[in-house]
Amino acid sequence: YIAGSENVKPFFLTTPIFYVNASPHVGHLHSLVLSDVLVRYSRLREPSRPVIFATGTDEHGQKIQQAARAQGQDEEAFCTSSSQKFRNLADKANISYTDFIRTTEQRHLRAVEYFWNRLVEAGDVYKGTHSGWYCISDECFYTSNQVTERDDGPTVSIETGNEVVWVEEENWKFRLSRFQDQLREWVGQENGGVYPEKMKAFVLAQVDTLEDLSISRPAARIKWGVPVPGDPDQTIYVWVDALINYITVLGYPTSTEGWPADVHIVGKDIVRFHSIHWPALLSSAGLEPPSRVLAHAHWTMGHSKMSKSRGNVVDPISAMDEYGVDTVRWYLMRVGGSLANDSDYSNEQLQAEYGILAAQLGNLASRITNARILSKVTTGDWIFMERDKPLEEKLSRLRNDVDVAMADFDITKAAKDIMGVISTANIYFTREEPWNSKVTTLPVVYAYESLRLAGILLQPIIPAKAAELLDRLGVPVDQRGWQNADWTGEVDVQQIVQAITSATGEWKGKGVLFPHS
Ligand code: ME8
Repeated sequence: YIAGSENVKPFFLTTPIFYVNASPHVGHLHSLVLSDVLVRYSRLREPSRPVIFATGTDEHGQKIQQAARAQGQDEEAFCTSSSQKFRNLADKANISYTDFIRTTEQRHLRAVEYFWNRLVEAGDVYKGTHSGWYCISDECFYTSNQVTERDDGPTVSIETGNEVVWVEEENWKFRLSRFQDQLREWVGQENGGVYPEKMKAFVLAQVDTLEDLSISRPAARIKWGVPVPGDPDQTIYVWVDALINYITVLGYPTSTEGWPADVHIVGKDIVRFHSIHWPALLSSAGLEPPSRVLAHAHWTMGHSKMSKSRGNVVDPISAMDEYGVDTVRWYLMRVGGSLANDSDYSNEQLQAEYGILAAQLGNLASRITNARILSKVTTGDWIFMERDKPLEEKLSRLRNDVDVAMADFDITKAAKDIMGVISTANIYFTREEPWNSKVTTLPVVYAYESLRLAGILLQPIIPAKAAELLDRLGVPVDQRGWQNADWTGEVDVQQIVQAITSATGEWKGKGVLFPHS
């Protein structure tokens, strides 16, 4: 790619592809929303840069084979209906993906076969026997010191608590250990590799104890997958198959345009696969590693891990039906958008966050559309008035504050900065009492400008509500870009009043921005 030309490297971001063995829960929605906010932010920040935003479903492997059989369905039909649930989730949540991949598609089978042959050609694949504890639920092997025997019987993974079984079999192995130095360097990079920081140490410790990776299973045991080229008695390991989805979407092997990925979004439980196995496999196949693997923490419920058996899984579709799409998006990002720590999901907190949106954004928007107040605004005043320094300061630095937070992938901080301005503007408005004082212009201008900037900068997080807010403010669609969020302190008061007045007319009778449920 040549900098400054039309031929600019697309911003390429991926979500994990979701296992279709179970229905989507709120954790899956979290991965999707976090990804969508970053993509929408890139579009806002650099509108001319093309975006590739891939999501999809992970449909092979033993876990899915078992789930299909348990429901008495054939694998294909089971995957098709389950994959559709994830696509519906993404659509309902307003996720602006550009590709939805299923690993059972032809284009993917072709990519996996081709990729496998590159590993063989590189001399990194050999036949060996492998023994270890296999966990179907996590779809990976554990070593003896990674498992423990529970009092009531089964042996389980220490990390995930899921049951493992002892397996001794012949399969194809990948020379993962050959990539140790390369991985150490990639993981530890200053501005890239694994993020957030505390994940780096976790991954580096695992790089220190690398063993070669078993990359196929006997077909006699697991048939639901991609057969090893030239050895149909073996099926390619589902994680190798799954990771390749990230280049299938680019048109691999014909094209890899868009590679390397700028960001792979992953949950903390699957960092290892993305930051150890994937860069090594890519290197063997002659491709660059991804620029960055971004790991997010998990949502718990009642402070314990969400799980079907505990019955504490939140259904994201009914949450959005009940509280609204943007309320749920806002809640996930406002509370869980800073990656590092787990958050506990509660409907009370979700409602409280909605209450804040209503009391801050909704309230300020209603306040300035009050006709009696508007009629008192005098256009000439603005230039000569004694302005409020703290509010001015906040407004003029908002865009940059948000940019700094987003460069650090801290969506929670960005959301806080935006709401901070709105809250300051509300306080100022209340203090000046424009409804019964002579000072009217200043609070109205500040309120309008705070809402306009907030509306523009909130577009990535709550796209529908932000658009509605900007409509109510009469901000034209072509004035909602990054450059319009740069506050210079120069305003056209007459234009503001006109915009509010005409937009208010249109909105009459449509109720408030955040109605009370
Ligand atoms: O791991 N809170 O798929 P998956 C937040 N197919 N995020 C959560 C969560 C929670 N409680 N529970 C799960 C897979 N997630 C593989 C990925 S990628 C080539 C293959 C996140 O359906 C989890 O961390 O089990 C992961 O990022 C995503 O949901 C998909 O999980």
